[in-house]
This record gives sequence, C-alpha cells and structure tokens, in this order.
Amino acid sequence: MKRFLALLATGAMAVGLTALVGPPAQAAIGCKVDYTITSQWDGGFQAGVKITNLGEPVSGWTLEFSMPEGGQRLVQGWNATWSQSGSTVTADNVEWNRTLATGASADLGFVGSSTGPQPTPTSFTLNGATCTGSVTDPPTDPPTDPPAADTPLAVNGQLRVCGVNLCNQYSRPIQLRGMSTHGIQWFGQCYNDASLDALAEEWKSDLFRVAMYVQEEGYETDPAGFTSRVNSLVDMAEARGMYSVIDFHTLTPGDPNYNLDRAKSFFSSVAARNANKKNVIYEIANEPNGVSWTAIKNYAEQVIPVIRAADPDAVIIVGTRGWSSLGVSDGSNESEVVNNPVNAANIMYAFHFYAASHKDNYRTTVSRAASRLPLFVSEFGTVSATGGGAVDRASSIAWLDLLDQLKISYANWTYSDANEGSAAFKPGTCDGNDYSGSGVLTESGALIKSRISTADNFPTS
Ligand code: IDC
Repeated sequence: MKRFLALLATGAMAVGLTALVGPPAQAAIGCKVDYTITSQWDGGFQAGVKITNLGEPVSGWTLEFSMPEGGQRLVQGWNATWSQSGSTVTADNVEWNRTLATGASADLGFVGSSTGPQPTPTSFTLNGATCTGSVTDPPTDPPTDPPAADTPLAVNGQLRVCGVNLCNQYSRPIQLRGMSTHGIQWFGQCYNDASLDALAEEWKSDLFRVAMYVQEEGYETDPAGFTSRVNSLVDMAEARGMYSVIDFHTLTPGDPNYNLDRAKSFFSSVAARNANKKNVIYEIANEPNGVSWTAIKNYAEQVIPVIRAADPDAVIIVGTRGWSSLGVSDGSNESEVVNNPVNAANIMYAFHFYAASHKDNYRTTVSRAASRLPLFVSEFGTVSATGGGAVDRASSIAWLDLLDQLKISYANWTYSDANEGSAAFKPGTCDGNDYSGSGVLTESGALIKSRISTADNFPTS
C-alpha cells in the first residue's frame, strides 16, 4: 500500500538561465527553481519543478540537475523532454514553453523511483549557467577590444532625418556627440590610430567631423590627395564605430557658389566611394557668409542631386546664412529657411556657435527653430568666434544643456593641438603618440570630453 506524504522542499533553488535572445555577452542572466516534492511513497516520489526566468528573455532552454545520492531514477516527466544519464537529469523545453519572458515561469514535473529518502537535488543549471535565484551579470570573457556591437554606429546603423530629428535605424531620435578636426591640411598629424582610438574609446565619441578646407592650402591645391585623405579618415572612424561628417569646409570666400564645380566633383567622388557605408554624413558648405539664403539654397539644390545620384540614403547637412547662424549673425533668423526650404529630402540645416560670442539671442533662435527645422550643430567652440580666447564655461554649458535637451547632434572645434583656446589638446600633443588621460587636455578639451564621454542612451527598438 502506498503512503502519500506531502513534503515541501523549501526555498528557491538556484537555476542558471542563460539568455539566448539579445547579445549573449550583454544579457543579464538569472533565474530560480522552486523544487517541491508533492508526494512520495514506498519506492517512489513525484516532484514539481518551477523555473522562473529572472534575466533577459530566453528562447529555448535546457535544465540540468543531479539526482542526489540514493539511487533515484527518473521514471517519467511532463512539460519538458526528460532524460537521465548517470546521475544527471536533463529537461529540454517543449515547443510551447520554449520562450520565457523576464519574470515568466515554466512548471515541469517528474515521477522518480527511489530506494531511500528523497533529498532535494542540487546544482540546478539552465542553459549551462548555475542558478543563483537572483539576477547576475553574465560571465565576463577575457578582456578584448570593445565588441563592435556596442559602438554608436553598430547600434544606430543607417541614419535618416525624421521630422526635425536625426533618427537611427529604429526610426528613433538620437543625438550624436563628437569632435571636429582642425583643418586637415595643417593638423593631419593629429589624426592617427592612437588619437582615433582615444576619441572612440576614452572620449566615447559618436562622431568625427573631417574638416576639409577648400581654400587656405586645402582641397583646391590637391583635389585627389585631399579626397583620398578624407576617405581614409572616414574608414578610420568607421573601424571604430563612429559616424563621420565629411565637411566641405568653405569659409573664405563665403559664397559657396564660388566652389560649386569643386563641390560637384568632390562629392560625386566621395559619395560613390562611400555609398555603401552607414557612417557617412555629408556637409556641403561649412559657413556661407556675405551671401543670401537664396544663393545658398541654389548651391544646395545643385550639389545634393550629385550626392544622391551616388549615395541615395545619406543624411546631408546644408550650411546657413551668416556663418551657419541661421542668419542671426546677419540680422536675420530661421524664418528665411522655414519659408523657403531646400527642395530635397533627408537633409538637415547647420547651426554653428562660439560660446563666448554667441549667447542668449542665438540660443533663443535655436530653441524656436528646433521645432521647425532639422538642425545639426556641425561645429561649435567653447571660446570666441576667432577660435581663441578664454573658455566661456557658463555659456558653453548653457549651450550643451540646450542641445542635449533638444537632441541636437554636435561636433566641437577642435580635436587638435592648435595653439588657440578652442583646441582640445595642449600644443605639442600631436608631436607625440599619447592622446589619453587628462594631462594632454586644455581647459576646453577637459570640459568637452566630460560632456561627450557620458553614456549614450540610444533607443534600440
Ligand atoms: C579657424 C581656426 C584658425 C584658423 C582660421 C582660418 O581655428 O586656427 O586660422 O579658422 O582658417 C569658424 C570656422 C573655422 C574657424 C573657427 C574659429 O568654421 O574654420 O577656424 N570658426 O575661428 N567659424 C566660426 C569660428
């Protein structure tokens, strides 16, 4: 005659649960098992096994545990595919309980034969990980280079303009924060593996703007050479998971139409060469000045189709009147653009500022314009518009807070060791090979690095 005993195995036994959904190296794992002997009789017992997933969702799981000493054998089980080898019992999910969301449970059970008492099994594992009954970090692998899956580029993928925002591959607004080169014709020695490693890994920069001056010993003196230099900097940014802005750095003369033919040949070349990359943003005219919005728009409507013909899906930034001040530095404002926008899709408008020179009235304009126009701060400085002078901390912080709040992307002038207040590195830094730590930074560099290196929070669904 069978004796039925209700016996409770107390407590939550730890069961390891490895996430199979999402990046395995990242997923939090955790689970518990409630093991209950629901009845027992001479020569046998029945046990309930409740698995609760405390970690990331899983799709597909295997539970293992050891039968305790005493000759216990699995007879038959339910709600899983059960087997036993030696003392190890294995239960694989069945189709309908394959997926376990965070917090979800699966109730399994089995009948066992036994010649003695039925102590609780030990060493529950799920998908190979030991259960702790709480959420734990996944096992750490030996240190390696940061996984490519974590980079701003890998997370966000191909960008596009949606409404007034820059959006990622999930059509969610994002803000990119990063640095601009100085003129690559003068400071090329600052852009190498060591400095780009520091920018990506220490500064955690999302963005690397390549300022290719057209005049001042720039592109016009060697189109093929500058085109190739820009392309290799794009590759270096891409290899480190950063976006790159290809800046056709017109400045003097201020009418971009002066360089229209150069712009067409430069952009047809870089757009064809980089069409399949996801990290490229084109900036077609750095800072138009002394020229009407109508003339700038006319230039844009000739250059943009050249880029689109080769690279149809890239975001393009159009400079604005008055040194890309949306016209404010010329006594105008954004309404000239709002009322007469460039006839093209997937474009943004540049706004540039220098914190010691451009303050409240410029910030007011940006606050107002940001709900009407997609804006990209492709260049700004913490100092005066000359690129030199003292850092204006209060104004810089007010600006950066505003840009963060509005999710406006930005690049700071400059990631260089130029002997001027806007440079991030102390003079002479680029003569060496050390760009890390705080000893190489200027006041501006330290301030901007502290802002750029904070964690990004890019939406992924
Ligand atoms: C400045 C450089 C400076 C250089 C000058 C002329 O910092 O070393 O001598 O250009 O080429 C801009 C321009 C940017 C300027 C910067 C600071 O886009 O080229 O760089 N600035 O004056 N617009 C507003 C300020």
